[in-house]
Amino acid sequence: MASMSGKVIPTPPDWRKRHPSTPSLANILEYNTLYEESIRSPETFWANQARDLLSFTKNFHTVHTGSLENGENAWFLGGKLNACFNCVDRHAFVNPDRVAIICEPDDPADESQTITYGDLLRQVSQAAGLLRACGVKKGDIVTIYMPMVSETIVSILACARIGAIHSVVFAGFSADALRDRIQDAESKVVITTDEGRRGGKTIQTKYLVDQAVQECPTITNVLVCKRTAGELVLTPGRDLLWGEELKKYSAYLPPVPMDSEDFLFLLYTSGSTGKPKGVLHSTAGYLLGAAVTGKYVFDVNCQDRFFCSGDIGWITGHTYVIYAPLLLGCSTVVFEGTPTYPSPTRFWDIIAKHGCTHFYGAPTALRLLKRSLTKADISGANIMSLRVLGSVGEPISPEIWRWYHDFMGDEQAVITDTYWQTETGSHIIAACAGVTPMKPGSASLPCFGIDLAIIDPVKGEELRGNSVEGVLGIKHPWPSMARTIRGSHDRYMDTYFNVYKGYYFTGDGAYRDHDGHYWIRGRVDDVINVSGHRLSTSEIESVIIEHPSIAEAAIIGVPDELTGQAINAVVSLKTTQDIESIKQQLISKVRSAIGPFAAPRRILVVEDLPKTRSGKIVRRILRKALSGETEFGDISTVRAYKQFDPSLDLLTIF
Ligand code: 6R9
Repeated sequence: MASMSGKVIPTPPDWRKRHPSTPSLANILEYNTLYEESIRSPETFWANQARDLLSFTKNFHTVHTGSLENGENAWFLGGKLNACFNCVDRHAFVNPDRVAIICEPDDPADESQTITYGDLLRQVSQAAGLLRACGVKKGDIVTIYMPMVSETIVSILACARIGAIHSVVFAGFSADALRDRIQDAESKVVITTDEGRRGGKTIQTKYLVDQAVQECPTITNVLVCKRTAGELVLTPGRDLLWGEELKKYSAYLPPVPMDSEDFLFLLYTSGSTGKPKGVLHSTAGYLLGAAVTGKYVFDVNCQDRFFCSGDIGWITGHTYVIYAPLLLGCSTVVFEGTPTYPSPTRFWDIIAKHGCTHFYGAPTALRLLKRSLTKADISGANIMSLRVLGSVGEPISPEIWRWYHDFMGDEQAVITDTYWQTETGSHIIAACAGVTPMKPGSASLPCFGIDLAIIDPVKGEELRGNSVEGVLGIKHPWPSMARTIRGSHDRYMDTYFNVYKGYYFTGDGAYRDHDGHYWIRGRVDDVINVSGHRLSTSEIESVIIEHPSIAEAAIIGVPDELTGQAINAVVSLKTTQDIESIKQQLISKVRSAIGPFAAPRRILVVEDLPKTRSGKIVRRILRKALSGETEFGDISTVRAYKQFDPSLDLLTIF
C-alpha cells in the first residue's frame, strides 16, 4: 500500500484570489459542519438546498419518504417543477445574453459556435413544439442518438420541457444495440444527425438509425439534424429535417410543470447480468444532486466556463456537460472531437481559446496525453483560467494525478477525483474544490448527504472506524439515486438493495484510510471498465456464445496501462478448424451487437475452461493468469486447472 501513504497536497496559495467571486465553501471546517448536518438532519439539509438551488412552481410538502430496505424512495413530494425551466428560462429571463453553450467542432479550423441563454430558450421552445407536433406526450420516451453537438442538448431539454423522458444512446453503440434500446423504451420518435464528426472521421448516425428502426414498429418519426454536407436519404412521411421543421414553431412554449418524482430520463448502463439496465432518474432529486455537487465539488460560479470532455451518451455528460453547469447558470463547453485530434494539445487549445475555468475528464485520456506530450508542446498555451480539474470514471493513479496537477494544472488548479455511478446520479465521493485536502489517488471524502459504509463482503457487517477495507455501501437514501430499472423493479432491488440489507450496494471495493479518506479499488462484480466505459462481461459473453463454433466463453478484464482494463475473451471451441477466422467473426459479432468499444482486444482459445465442481467458470484463475500471475490461490475445488502461457496465447491443461 506504498502508493496509498496519503501525502497531502495543499491548495495553491493564491487559488482563492483567482476566484471570480466567493468560493462556495470557506474552508474544511465549513465542509465538516455542513456534512455533519447533512447526515444528522438529512431532510432539513436537502430541503434547504432544494429551496436554494432549484425553482419549484409549487412547493413540496414532504421532503422524503421510503427507505433503502423497501427501495421506494421519493423526494420533495407535492412539489412541481420543470427541468428545462431550471436550466434555461430562469437564467434567460435575467441574463439573456450570457453564453449557455460553447460548441467546439471536431476540426479546429471550423468556427466554434456560442448559444446564449436567450437563444437556448428559443431553440428548446421550438424543438419542444416539434416534438409535440410529432405526437410526443408527457411520459413518452424519446430516443436521442447524437454526437456531441448543440442540438443534442437542445433535444434533451426540449424533452424535459414537455415532460417527455429522454433516453440518450451513446453514438458509439451499434444499430442492434440502438434497436434494443428503442424497443425497450417503446419510443415513437428518435432524434439523430445525418452524420457525426469525430477525430477526423465520419460517424454514420443516420445510417445506423435507419438500420435500427427497421425492427422498431413504434417509431413514427426520425428527426434529423444536419451536421455535415453528406448525402442524406430521407424516408418520406417518417423523416423530418430538424432545422427546417424548427422554424415552424413558436419561439416560446411554456414548460410543463412536473411532479418532483416524474421521471426525467432513462439511461442504459451495464450490469452484472447480460441485459443492459435502463436506469430511471427522477426530476427534482436528480437535478438537486447535479446542482449541489456542481456548487460544492466543482465550486461552479455563474461566470465560469465549464469543460467536461465526457460524452453526453454517458451519465457524466448528462450531469456535468448539461444539467449541473446549466442549473448553475454558467457556460458549458461541448466538444465534438477527441483528445488527440488534430494533435494531443487539443484540450489545451480549447481551454485557452474559451478561457475554461474547469476541465473534467477520464484518467484514460490523461494517460494517453501523458505519453504523447512534453512541457515544450504546451508551453505556448495560456491556461491560467483553469481553477479546477476533475477526474472521473475509474481510479486515477497517484502518478497520473501528479501529472494532472503539475503538468495540466500547472500547479495552479486544484484536483477533485469524483467517484460516482449512473445509478447515483451525481458525485458521492469527491474533494470539494479548494477545500478538501488533496491526496493523489484518493477520491477523498463523501459528498453532502452521503452516509458511506465499508462492509465486510463475507459477513455483510459494516466495518467501523478507519483503516478498513471492504465493499462500499451507502446507509441512507439521497435525492439523486436512481428510482428503478425500467421494466424490472425486482432487478433494481436485487442489484442494489437486497445484497446487503439496509444498504445501497455500489458494486465497488474501497479502503478507508487512517484519516477517513476513501480509495476506490474497482468493481467486485462482473462489470469491467475500459477507458472509462462500463461494460458487462456477461453481456459480451452472451454475444460470443451465440457463435455456432463456440462451446464456452469467459470475458475477463485484464489490467492495461492505457485503457485501465482491456477485454480478453477466453473461449473453448466445438471445432479445431479455422480458429483465426472464428476469432475475426467473434470480433465483428461483438462490434455489431454492442459497438466497436466492446470488441475483445485478444481472444484466447482453450481446450476447457477452469470450473468449480458445480460447473461455474472460475474467472479468478483466468483473471490472474491473463494478468501474468502464476500464484492462483486455493484451486483445490477447481475441476480443470489450466496453466497460461502468454507467449503462445494459449491456456493448456496442467
Ligand atoms: C460516473 C461513471 C460507474 C463505475 C463505478 C466505479 C467506476 C467511476 C470513479 C470510479 C474509481 C472514480 N468509477 N468514477 N472508480 N474512481 N473516481 O463513471 O458512471 O459509467 O456508471 O460507472 O465506474 O467502478 O462503479 P458509470
